[in-house]
Amino acid sequence: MPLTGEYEPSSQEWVREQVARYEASGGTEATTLLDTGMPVVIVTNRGARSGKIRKTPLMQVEHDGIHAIVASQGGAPTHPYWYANVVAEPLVELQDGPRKEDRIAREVHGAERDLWWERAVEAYPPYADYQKATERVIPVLVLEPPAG
Ligand code: F42
Repeated sequence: MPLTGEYEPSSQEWVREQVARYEASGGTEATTLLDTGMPVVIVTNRGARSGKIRKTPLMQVEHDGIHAIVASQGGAPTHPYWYANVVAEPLVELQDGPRKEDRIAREVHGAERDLWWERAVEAYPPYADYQKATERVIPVLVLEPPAG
């Protein structure tokens, strides 16, 4: 069952616009990071404080049909708000191109995180630079189909 509620667009214009074009085109436009050709997914999440619906473009990191999302925020010293949202409410909606599916986010640690981190850096090499740029360990969460 998808998240419902009042959508609050991102305060960042380029993010807001990418989400708008991605959704208006049914996931056929604005599906890459600018003109890099690197694929982007949209993760709909619930604001931990506001309860509002947030839509966050993130790099596509996928292996055998399972996606991971990386709270890099360009190597900023603090986690992005969407990370706190997804920890508070793990039910998210993943849009990868035209496909929209409910997913449960689970943060990974240790060897499992190492494996997904390797996959993430392969999909989007700048993640490695972002980790070098910050003391914080960049969180990695896998998105799994809801049970049942
Ligand atoms: N960010 C990543 O972290 N990883 C990626 O792989 C990634 C890829 C990517 C590709 C394309 C693109 O356009 C953007 C991409 N981004 C990526 C950037 C990402 O989409 C986010 O903009 C960024 O990670 C920052 O996330 P954020 O959740 O901090 O968003 C900010 C800009 C934002 O929207 N802030 C809102 C605001 O009003 O300023 C608040 C959002 C929010 O969730 N608020 C909470 C709530 O309850 O509603 C309360 C927060 C609080 O505690 O006050």
